[in-house]
Amino acid sequence: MNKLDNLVAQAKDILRTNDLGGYTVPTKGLYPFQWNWDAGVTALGWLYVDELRAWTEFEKLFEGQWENGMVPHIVFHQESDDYFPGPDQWKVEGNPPTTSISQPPLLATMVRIIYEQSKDKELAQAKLDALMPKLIRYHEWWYRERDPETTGLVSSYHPWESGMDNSPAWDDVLHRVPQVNRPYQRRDLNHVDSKQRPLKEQYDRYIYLVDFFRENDFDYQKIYQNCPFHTQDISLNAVLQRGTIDLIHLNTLASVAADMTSLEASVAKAEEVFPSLWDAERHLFLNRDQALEKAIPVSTSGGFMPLYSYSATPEQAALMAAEIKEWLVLGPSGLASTSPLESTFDAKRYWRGPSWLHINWMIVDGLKHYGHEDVAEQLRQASRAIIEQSGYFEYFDPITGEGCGGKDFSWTAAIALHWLL
Ligand code: 9YW
Repeated sequence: MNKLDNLVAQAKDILRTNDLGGYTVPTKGLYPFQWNWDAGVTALGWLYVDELRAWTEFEKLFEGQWENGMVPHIVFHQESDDYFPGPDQWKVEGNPPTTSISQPPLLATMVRIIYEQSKDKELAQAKLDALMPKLIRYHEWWYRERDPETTGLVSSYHPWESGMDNSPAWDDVLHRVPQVNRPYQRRDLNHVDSKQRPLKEQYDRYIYLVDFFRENDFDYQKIYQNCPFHTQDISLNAVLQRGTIDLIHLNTLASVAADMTSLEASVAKAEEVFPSLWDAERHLFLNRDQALEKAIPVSTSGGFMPLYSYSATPEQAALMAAEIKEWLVLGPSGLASTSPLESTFDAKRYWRGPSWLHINWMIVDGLKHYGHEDVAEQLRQASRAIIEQSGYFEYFDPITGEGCGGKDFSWTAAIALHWLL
């Protein structure tokens, strides 16, 4: 088998191995359940293995959808002792049990890609028609409950909600969250070197927030008013913006069209406020701290995500493309998740430096949209080189390309099948 065939076969094997019957775990051991944005990316990989199975990934995730429309960040389809905090900690009643927060809503965009690229058009139409009402309820939930004052940007209440857990962008906000005052046992350190994982002090605050949501009855108004961790996450807002744009397009393809007036208004409102998050010196967009009502001055890869949501001006896009090129000089093995020039940069510690393939892919998609084919191709080649060098790890040291975190990771394999091979 040549090198390319071998990489393709390995990626497909990873999806099959991580398939627990209709849903795919991110990796066995470390993450034994179904995660929200992982499911979206992973469905894209299934398209190259089994189209029907790609659609099932979404259907299984929506089994965890709440009455109010929220799609949780984890759906606990079965029991496992490998992960903390499990359903006994979140204490959300429901079958299947879930967490009480969400994750960057990639799903509508992934459904659009799969619908457009699938071969079995009859199957795709039936699946799209069934998914549309659920997707619409999910997006309406974001705007209704996470932006109750219609500012144009939705709020986040937990670093896990960003999908970028220990990003230095959250350090100061998280520091204001009390540390939980009860014993608990982490399980992640049974699987991965502690040097590549968040610190205990951060976990103490993550768990405090889990308790806080439950103590506030998961009530969105109480949480909006009182949550000690309250941000407007630029990357999550960009993913939502792109997702809603794709959802509005999908509505034109569905057999029965729904009324999208309110979602259209949300897209227009977000478009108006994105420019307020631009940082003219750093040449990227910034997250916001909602307690202090100010931008968070930390340069992360999330700050380039408005490329993916078409929310930048052509001038801003050109400045971001040049900035990305500079980051790639310092960290050539994919886009660093935190600028290598930040004092908090840490090449191997999760979201404090490592490069992640699905983020690289979304940013490349945005760069191409704005016509920056050269930087887009450079980042694609860099992403391909790291899987050739290191295989399908969870994330990669952006300086050396060394694979870090969990092995045989579903979204890395899926993005490789879709984008790199
Ligand atoms: C957690 C599964 C998830 C990803 C997140 C990543 C990590 C840890 O793993 O979260 O305990 O939820 O930060 O982006 O979805 O791969």
